[in-house]
Amino acid sequence: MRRLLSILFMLALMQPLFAQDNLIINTQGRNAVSLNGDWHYIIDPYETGFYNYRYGERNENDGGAYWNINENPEKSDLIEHGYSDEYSIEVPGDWNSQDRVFLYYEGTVWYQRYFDKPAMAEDEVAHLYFGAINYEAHVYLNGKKLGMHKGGFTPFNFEIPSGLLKAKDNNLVVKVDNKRHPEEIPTVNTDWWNFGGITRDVKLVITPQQFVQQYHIQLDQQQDIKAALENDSYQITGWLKMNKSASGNAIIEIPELGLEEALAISGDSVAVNFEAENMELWTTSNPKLYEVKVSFDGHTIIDKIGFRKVEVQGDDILLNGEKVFLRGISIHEEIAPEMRRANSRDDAAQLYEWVEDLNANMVRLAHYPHNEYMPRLADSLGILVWTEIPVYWTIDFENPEVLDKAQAQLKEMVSRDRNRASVIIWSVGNETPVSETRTDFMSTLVKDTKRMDDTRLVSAALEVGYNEGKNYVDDPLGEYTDIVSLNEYLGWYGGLPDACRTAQWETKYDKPFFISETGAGAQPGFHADKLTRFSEEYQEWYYEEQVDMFKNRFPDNFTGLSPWILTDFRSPRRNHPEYQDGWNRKGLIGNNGEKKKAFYVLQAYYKELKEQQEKAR
Ligand code: GCB
Repeated sequence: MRRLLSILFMLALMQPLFAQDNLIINTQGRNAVSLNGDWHYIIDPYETGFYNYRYGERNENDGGAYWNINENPEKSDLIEHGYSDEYSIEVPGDWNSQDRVFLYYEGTVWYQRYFDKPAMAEDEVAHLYFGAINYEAHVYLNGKKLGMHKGGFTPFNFEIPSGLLKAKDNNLVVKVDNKRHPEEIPTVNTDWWNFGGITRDVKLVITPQQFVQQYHIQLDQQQDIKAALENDSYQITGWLKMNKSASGNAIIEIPELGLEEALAISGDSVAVNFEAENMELWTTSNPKLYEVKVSFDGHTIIDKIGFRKVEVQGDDILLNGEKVFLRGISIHEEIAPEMRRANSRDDAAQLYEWVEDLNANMVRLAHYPHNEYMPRLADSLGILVWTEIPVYWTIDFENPEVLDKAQAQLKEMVSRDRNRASVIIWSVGNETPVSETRTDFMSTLVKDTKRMDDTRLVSAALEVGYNEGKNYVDDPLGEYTDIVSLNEYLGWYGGLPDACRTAQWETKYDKPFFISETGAGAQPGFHADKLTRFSEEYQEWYYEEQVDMFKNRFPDNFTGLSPWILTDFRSPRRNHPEYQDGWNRKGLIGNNGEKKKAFYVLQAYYKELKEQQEKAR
């Protein structure tokens, strides 16, 4: 009865959050056709394709609109735009790295390609799915606008109305605009490159009229995991959500466990609740994933899901009831040696190869949701993940529309990744300046996150406070988060690294305490004495002092760290001509792909911690 009540309660809470959400999750496990490849482009800094000469928005049939193409022109026709193979760009990909003309470009670029209708049944529906477009996207098909989306790092999709799709040469046009604005998320000021473009996969997803749009299938977080392990009996709970009200039977299968559960649907969602036996839990050393099939009306979605429980108990983070120390590293979504955004499974594999080499067991995907290959591959490799929305520094906390935008990005992030066992921490932002309005804004996001998903921890990267000569962790947002995370740069932004020897630390919160950033810059290959800024020796010294502080003089509730950062990354804020040249140099690996000296300091610390953890088992 109690369980039933809690499910009903959960479903009631879910309703408003799903209000206008049409995101289709797990497109990898559905019937889909890739639209990646070469697209045409027009650079349009004046937005001539969107506005007429009076700066009025062009109407749908306007011949001057860049979504319209005059396919059979008369020689007397006046035509002032067009797409040509000479102007081609790769999708997915940021535009900045593809041609020098784009390096610093911020504005509108039109993308265009043709595609043929894929094989599909009469009564099936096609949806255009975009993994991410930075930042604002307007999508047009055969001259009709399908919709608009804002937010540079989360997926979205539009249903193609019946009758619009032709057998051949469908004209797909996307207006992409990466201009920064004060009322957007992130706002105008960040410490990363504003890579523009269709940066992630594009697909046509084919579904029946009624289909399972989203689902959450996980271990019931209420059960006592130790008892479950002992009895080898687990409760699996969650829900399925349909794209529209439907009636019929949905089936969940986990073939390896011999499970097949039928769920009667009448309405737009249904609760999941069943028992599993002889199951291996997902852990970092044994990242067991089960094939899970979700079917409705003969249509099947295939996923791979790991089952685990993550929780906070006192000062500790527990994974399946065992204390875990997070040996993390922060990552931007970039392949530094190629000066571009990462966007593929191979890119994710490259980044994780470095992570594993470091002896890390966790990554902080900063400062925005990374492409879906990152959490998916982390699931297979047993790497724990922190993922974050780009509520970064001083956004417009006063503005309710900005809160809406943050909530939309949060929802898209959680919806996409809630079935990934690797994801253990949702972060609602980074280094937001303390004020009452800020705390209201941020704590609303924390509560929203918990309401959407109670199977993980929620955090935010905070800044150091000071109290009577001590570094004091007291940001009021810490009241709301499950773990208290802090960015500190002692020895880089203040003093020299040996300041760590005398620094005193205190946290107000009796919760796990996590260092979400610490780091120093070094130009790869630049060697000098350790007092010389930007030398590898300075960075190495910084890490030595920090590690010593963590080991010997840090609060007892210290549960891990994700130093800043795996590789050098592009940033327009970093303009020292000799040492930086547009790169934030805090990478442990340089933009040349070479490990810097500090890499080995952290690698050795993590080896020690790893061995300790293994021994303690
Ligand atoms: C920070 C920010 C991060 C910056 C880093 C730095 O605290 O969270 O985005 O890149 O410092 O290098 O200054």
